[in-house]
Amino acid sequence: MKIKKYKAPSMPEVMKQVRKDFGTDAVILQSRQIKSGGVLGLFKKNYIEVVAGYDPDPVKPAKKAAMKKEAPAPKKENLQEDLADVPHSKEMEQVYNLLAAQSRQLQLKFTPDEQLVYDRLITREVLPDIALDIVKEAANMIASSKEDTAQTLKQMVHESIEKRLESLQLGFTYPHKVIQFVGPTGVGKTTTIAKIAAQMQLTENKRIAFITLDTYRIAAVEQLKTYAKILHIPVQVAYNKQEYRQYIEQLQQDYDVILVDTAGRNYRDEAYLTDLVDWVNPNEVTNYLVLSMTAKPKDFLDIYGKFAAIGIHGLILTKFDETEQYGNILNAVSTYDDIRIGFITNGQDVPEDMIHPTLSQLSHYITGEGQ
Ligand SMILES: Nc1nc2c(ncn2[C@@H]2O[C@H](COP(=O)(O)OP(=O)(O)O)[C@@H](O)[C@H]2O)c(=O)[nH]1
Ligand SMILES: [Mg+2]
Repeated sequence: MKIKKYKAPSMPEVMKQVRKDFGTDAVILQSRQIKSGGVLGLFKKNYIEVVAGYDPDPVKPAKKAAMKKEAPAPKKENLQEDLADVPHSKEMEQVYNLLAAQSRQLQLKFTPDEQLVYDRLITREVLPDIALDIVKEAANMIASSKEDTAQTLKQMVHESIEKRLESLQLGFTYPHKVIQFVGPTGVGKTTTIAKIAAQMQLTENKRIAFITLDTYRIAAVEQLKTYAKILHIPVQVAYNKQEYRQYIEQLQQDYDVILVDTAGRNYRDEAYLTDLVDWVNPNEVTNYLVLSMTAKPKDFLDIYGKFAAIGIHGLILTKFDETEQYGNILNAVSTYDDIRIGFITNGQDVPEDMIHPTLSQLSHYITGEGQ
């Protein structure tokens, strides 16, 4: 267990330092407000002092039995010091995490209103660190505005969220006329391609062609072919790299946009990602990653990170209608730079189930207040 003390004028600034050193796994063991600096006791400034701990080498399961015997029972006094020194078993770790969480809650000194807002963000699947940053930021804004009401706090939380969302880019742009839709299985890639094709045809009068690389299941090819037939769009099925490149070459001459449906495969399968790069240079195509809003927060970030590494131009978020927890968006913009949302889809109907919320509307969705 590594322990370190931090000092900064505000909680978000302290947390930034903690995360820089220890990542997101750090636990806050102690936090308090102190006054320091100034001359002859004058002009002292308020600071937040935080003691954070991090276990760089958690107990391996194989050693669990041996550890269990050795680890002494926690004493009531000096619990934090004891926990810091003693190698702990899984059970100890759980107790420790629980205590750390409780002490974090107590020492954060949330007002009841702040606690309500924080809990609400957590319910919306905003990751705890991010929710904490937002509530503290909002509380700081209030401290300077002097209007300390629940309503003002809510408004400040919106402002703080909107500020984060400002880095988000909205709109379906495509630097290359070949657009690949990639992502995990069943998220709605094929359905979304049909929606986008229909919209481009109707509103932009674009000449569109389809290529599908999803040849694992006959049904998948048929699904795209059905949409192609309804929309009068040609579709090519590419079974290998050579065919794919050849179709791209041919179709680029006659069509404005080529929408490419890719195989529904497990993103944890490394071959999927290497294939994507190997089949066509990511600098020559526009990649849109399709992710479902129903994905778990950690998975959502994990998948985004994996695909971002191969070059993603933007995100398509699907199944907005299947959840009310939109924390994934806030978690993503708080974790990664340069995120673009091309489209958001909210239902199975082609082509109408797509929405284009503004940043302010997204912020209200995230806090659960709709708009
Ligand atoms: N509720 C809901 N269902 C959707 C949405 N988009 C796609 N689906 C459904 O999700 C399922 C999988 O879609 P599909 O396009 O085949 O996914 P793919 O495997 O990624 O190509 C289908 O039943 C779609 O109708 C959406 O925005 N909302
Ligand atoms: Mg599909």
